[in-house]
Amino acid sequence: MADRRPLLIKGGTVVNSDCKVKADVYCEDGIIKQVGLDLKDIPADAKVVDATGKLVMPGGIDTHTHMQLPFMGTVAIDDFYTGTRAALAGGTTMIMDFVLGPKNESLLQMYDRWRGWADAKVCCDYSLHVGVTWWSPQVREEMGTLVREKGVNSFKMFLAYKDVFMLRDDELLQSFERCKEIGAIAQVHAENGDIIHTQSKKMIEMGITGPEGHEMCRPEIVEGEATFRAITLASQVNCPIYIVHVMSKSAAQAVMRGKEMGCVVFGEPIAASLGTDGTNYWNKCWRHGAGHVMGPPLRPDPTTPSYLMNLLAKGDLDLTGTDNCTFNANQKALGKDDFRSIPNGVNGVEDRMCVIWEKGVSTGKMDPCRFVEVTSTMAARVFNIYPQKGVIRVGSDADIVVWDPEAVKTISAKTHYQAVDFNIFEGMKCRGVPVVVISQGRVCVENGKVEVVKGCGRFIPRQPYADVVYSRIHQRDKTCQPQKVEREPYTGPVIQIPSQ
Ligand code: URQ
Ligand code: ZN
Ligand code: ZN
Repeated sequence: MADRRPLLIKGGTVVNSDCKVKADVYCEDGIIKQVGLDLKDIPADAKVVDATGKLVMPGGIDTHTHMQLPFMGTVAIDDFYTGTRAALAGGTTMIMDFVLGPKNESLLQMYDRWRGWADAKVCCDYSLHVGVTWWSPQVREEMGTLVREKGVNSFKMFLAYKDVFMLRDDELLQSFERCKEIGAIAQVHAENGDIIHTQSKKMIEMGITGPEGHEMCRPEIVEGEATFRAITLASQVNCPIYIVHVMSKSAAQAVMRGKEMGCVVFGEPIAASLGTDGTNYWNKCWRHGAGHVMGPPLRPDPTTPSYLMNLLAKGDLDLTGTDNCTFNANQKALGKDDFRSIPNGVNGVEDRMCVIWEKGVSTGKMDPCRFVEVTSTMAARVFNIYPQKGVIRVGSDADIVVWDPEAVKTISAKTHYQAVDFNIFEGMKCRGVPVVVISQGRVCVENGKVEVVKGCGRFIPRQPYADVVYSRIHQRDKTCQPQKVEREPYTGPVIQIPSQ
């Protein structure tokens, strides 16, 4: 049983998004009780973690996972147990997964199904976004119920996956209006599904059936167009929008353009787009190429990861997830003769923190405070669970990672905790690793060992109207409404249109 005695983390440097300070941290009953030096009244039987020379940070929050997702004829191989155990192993102490039901299914029933799967298995706290994969008065109504009664404040709409999840522009507008009405944030999968449908068919007709066809049928302009279209639609109904899995320069530039025009938009690059690229689709090994197939695809421009990391470091992109949705070789092989049947999805939940530290902090692009912001704090703020999560502060949950900036590890499917038999970061050497991970005050990772309690994670409800999301929206509602011009009526001549 993972140790849950009172816990004293001694000798470390606490790193929050806004400051770093040498301080000890005392936790009891899953809550942070004291932060500082010379702490008082520490019980004799408290477990002591020596954090000398280490950084003490808020546990990572992965904003985007799909554990055991039924998808493209199979089910993602990492489930809520293996996926959250792997998350903890990598320093992530909360995941945000997606309820993703087929068209014409009740969102409420799908939510209950996902709760049933997750509650029994999660080893760390979790929350759920809900996919809006079809539109009707019932969907509209159920979105309200999910916000009022089920702790949901985020909905994902798709501009891709034609005939499966995709919504038309008029449906997107209505779903965005509904999100605005109920104080939710609208998330979008931004790719033009009609172009993908047409162009992928052409690829197959040309005999291009391999993973390279998956990228060539939907180049980054197809992601960029849909990204700016979604931002435009949302802005016209004064709805805050969140672009999930930003995979390309084109999508990132659309996010920046939207921000420059004053839109309330958040961009989420993921471990994959920050840590690797689409040249892998041209690898001679089919399994290797297929192992990188996801939507939107990784991009063959090898400068993309560094470009996205620069934007993340400077705040043009906002926070990170992984879109973890894993499939073994024998599942990916469903598409061995036609890339359109390769189940889309890659790993990331275990390696996100190390990849972003390696590519972001070790390279000098961002400092540890910004690292905390993009891996934990901003997620807590955008999804309205701050300061319960996302900060080392008295009263916050004891979700903590003790980080050794000097330790090194090499990422490999041979040693990772995930269930999947492939790792898109295979062989990546990382300096900077989580050495102790604490979830709800329980030490789950220590001395290279992972000890978790299946099912002990909690569903974390989220209230609507997150301040960082809605403060500008509310202000615009008050002061930016269209106003009519009072004028004398026109009394001059009017032509007569001859009747047909
Ligand atoms: O589109 C998503 O986010 C889900 C279906 C996971 N798969 C993927 O390739 N991104
Ligand atoms: Zn998506
Ligand atoms: Zn996803």
